[in-house]
Amino acid sequence: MTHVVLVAGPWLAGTTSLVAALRDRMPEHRVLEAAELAAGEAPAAVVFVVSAAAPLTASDCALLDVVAAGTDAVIAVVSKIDVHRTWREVLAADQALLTERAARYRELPWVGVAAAPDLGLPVVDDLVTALRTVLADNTLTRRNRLRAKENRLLTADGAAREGCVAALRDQRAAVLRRFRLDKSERTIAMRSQIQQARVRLSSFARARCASARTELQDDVAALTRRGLAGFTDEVRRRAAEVGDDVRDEVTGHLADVVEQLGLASDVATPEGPRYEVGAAPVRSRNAETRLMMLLGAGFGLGIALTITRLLADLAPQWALRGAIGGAVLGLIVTLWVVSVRGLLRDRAVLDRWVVEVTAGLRTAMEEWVATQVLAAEASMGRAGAERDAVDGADMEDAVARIDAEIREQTVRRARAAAVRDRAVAAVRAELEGERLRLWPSESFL
Ligand SMILES: Nc1nc2c(ncn2[C@@H]2O[C@H](COP(=O)(O)OP(=O)(O)OP(=O)(O)O)[C@@H](O)[C@H]2O)c(=O)[nH]1
Ligand SMILES: [Mg+2]
Repeated sequence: MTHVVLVAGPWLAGTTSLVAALRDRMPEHRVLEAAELAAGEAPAAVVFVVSAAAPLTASDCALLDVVAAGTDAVIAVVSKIDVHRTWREVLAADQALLTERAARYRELPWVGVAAAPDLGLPVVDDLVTALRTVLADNTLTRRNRLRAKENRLLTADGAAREGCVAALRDQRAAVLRRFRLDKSERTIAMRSQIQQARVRLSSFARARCASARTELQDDVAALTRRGLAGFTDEVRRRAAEVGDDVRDEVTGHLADVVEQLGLASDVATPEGPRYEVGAAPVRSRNAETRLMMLLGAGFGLGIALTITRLLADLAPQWALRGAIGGAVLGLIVTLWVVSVRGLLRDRAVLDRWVVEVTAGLRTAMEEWVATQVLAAEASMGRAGAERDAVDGADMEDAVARIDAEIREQTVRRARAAAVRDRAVAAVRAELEGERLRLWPSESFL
C-alpha cells in the first residue's frame, strides 16, 4: 500500500537531500516535502529532520508540533552524521528536549542519517527500516485518525472562538481609535476655521472702511457750499452702512463655519457694530479767514481801479459809470474769491476729518470683529464639547456592548473548553489503548 511520508525540518537541516535518498530507497511510497503536500492531505508518517550540527532550538520544536499535529507516526532524524562526529550526543540532547516538551514525544524513534554524505553512499538504512516498521503497523491508520481528531478538537473550536474574540477586541480598539481621531480632527478643523475667519473678517472690515473713506473723500472733493451742512449726516449714514455690511459679513461667515463644522451652536445675530461719528468741525473765523478777506478785497479793489482807469483813459465820457461799474465788479470778484477760498478750505478740513473718522471707524470695526470671532469660538467650543460628550457616551455604549460580548464569548469558550477537554481525554485514552496493544509495557501520552 502506498503511503504519504512527509519529510520536514528546519532550514538547511538536509530535508531535500533526505527526500531524494528516501525516494530512491522507497519508491513504493510517496515521499514529500511540506511544500509538496496538497492542502488537506494528511501524511501517514512524518520524518522530522534536524541537523547533527547543533541541538534543537525552540522554533525547531514548534515546527515539530505543527508538522506532527495531525499524524501520530513520527520518526525523528539527526542528519549529516558523516561530518558531525558528536551526532550521538546531539541526538541524546534533542531526545531529552522533546521528552520535556510533550508526553507523546517521549517514545519517538530516533535515527541518524547521512543522506548526502561528502564521501560514499547515503546512510539511511536505519531510517528506512524504522519507516517500514511504522508504516506496516496495522494500528497506524487508526492512531493517525485519532491524533487528527485530537488536533481538530484542540484547534478548530478554540481557533474559531479565539478568532471571534480577537475580532471583537479589534473592533473595540477601532471604536476607541475612531473616537480619539474624530475628536482631534474636529478640534484641529475648528481651530483652523476660526483662524481663517479671524483673518478674513478683519481684512473685510479694513477693506470696507478703506472703500468708505475713498467714497467720502470723493464726495468731499465735489462738495458744494450747500452740501456742507448735510455732510455730517452723510458720514454718519455711511458709517452705519459700513457697520451693517460688516455685521452681515461676520454673521454670514460665522454661520457658514458653524454649518461646515456640523455644530449645533446657533451663533446669535448680534447687534451690529456702531461707531459714533461726532459733528464735522465748524468753520472757524480765525486769522486765516480775515487774511483771506483782506486779500480778496485787495484783489477786488485792484480790478475796480484797473477798470475805472481803463475807461477814464479810453472813453472819458464813461468815466463815472466806469468807476461805479468797476467798484461793483471789484466787489463781486472780492466776494467770489473769498467764498471759493473758504469752500476749498472747508473741503480740506473735511477731508482731514473724513480720514480721522474712517480711521476710528476701522478700529471700532476690527475690535467688533475680534470680539465676535472670540464669542463664536467660545460658543463653538461649547457646542463641540457637547458633541464630544454625546459621541463619548455613544462610544462608551459601543465599547460596553463589545465588552459584554467578549465576556459572553469567554464564558462560552470556557464551557466549550470543558466539553473539549472531556472529548480529548476520551481520544487520548483510545490512543493509549492502541499503543498499549502495540507496546504493552509502555504508556506515554
Ligand atoms: N555532509 C553532508 N552534507 C549534507 C548532508 N545532507 C545535506 N547536506 C548538505 O547540507 C546542505 C543543505 O541540504 P538540503 O538537503 O538542501 O537541506 P534543506 O533542509 O532542504 O535546505 P533548505 O531547503 O534550503 O532549507 C547542502 O549543502 C547539502 O549538501 C549529509 O548527509 N552530509
Ligand atoms: Mg530544501
